[in-house]
Amino acid sequence: MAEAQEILSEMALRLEKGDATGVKELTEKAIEEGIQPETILNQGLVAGMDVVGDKFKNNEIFIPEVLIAARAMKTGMEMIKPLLMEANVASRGRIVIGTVRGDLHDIGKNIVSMMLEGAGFEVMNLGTDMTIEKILDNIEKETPDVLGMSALLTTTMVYMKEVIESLEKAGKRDAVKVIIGGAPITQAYADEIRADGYAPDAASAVDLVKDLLNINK
Ligand code: B1M
Repeated sequence: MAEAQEILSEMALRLEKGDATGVKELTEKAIEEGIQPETILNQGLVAGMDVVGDKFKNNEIFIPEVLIAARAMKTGMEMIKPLLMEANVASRGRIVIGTVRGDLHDIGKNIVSMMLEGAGFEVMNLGTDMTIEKILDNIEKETPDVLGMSALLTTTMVYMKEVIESLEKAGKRDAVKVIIGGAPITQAYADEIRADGYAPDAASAVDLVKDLLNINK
């Protein structure tokens, strides 16, 4: 167990330094050691990215370093994705998810997306910079049960409100449950814009979707 903790701490450190090769090797090692994919994700990769976030906030590092760390994060995420998928096969519901217009942050949204897929949902990941037109188009085309919107900037989270108002105007609001999340989002904001739910993290997002679709946990 001490070894597992060492691997995860080293992984977080390598991610913080933007060492994609190191993150790859340690992720491989963690998988070989039989560490659960959720643990690798949360205690290795996300833990490293949390430190990056704090350092960025305190002006100790800048955008290039953050981008390099994000790339290392993606390397690790791609390796554990198949393991998270293994557990479930049948689709329990359809979800369209993306980061809203003007916002390029996709790490958290991709984790939510991966965890939902891992829990057996069919996920259409629309990427970043998701516009109202794209959302309406996909609701029409994909007939999802849930629309998930992510935002990391206080300047872009307001777009979520515009999306919900557009759904109402288009007569589509009752066709989908709308869930929102991202660092600046709160339950109060979800209530204010009439979203169906808010989740602070990926595991809670899975629980929220199950609740909204009346799926037994
Ligand atoms: Co930017 N950035 N960034 N950034 N960035 C933040 C968000 C910031 C808080 C940093 C800071 O100053 N402290 C700040 C926002 C300030 C604000 O608005 N209040 C900020 C800024 C200012 C900017 C720029 C404007 C910087 C600039 O250019 N001057 C710029 C904007 C670009 C744009 O989007 N138009 C910018 C750019 C970037 C990079 C491109 C360098 C990079 C993004 C790379 C990428 O995503 N591909 C980046 C990063 C990495 C960050 C930080 C450091 C880390 C974000 C992250 O990935 N966290 C971030 C600081 C921070 O958040 N502490 C910061 C890890 C991730 C696992 O957590 O995304 O919160 P998170 O996701 C969680 C939950 O929030 C939740 O579950 C996830 C997993 O548990 N969740 C959901 C997320 N979406 C959900 C959806 C759901 C449910 C739950 O349902 C649908």
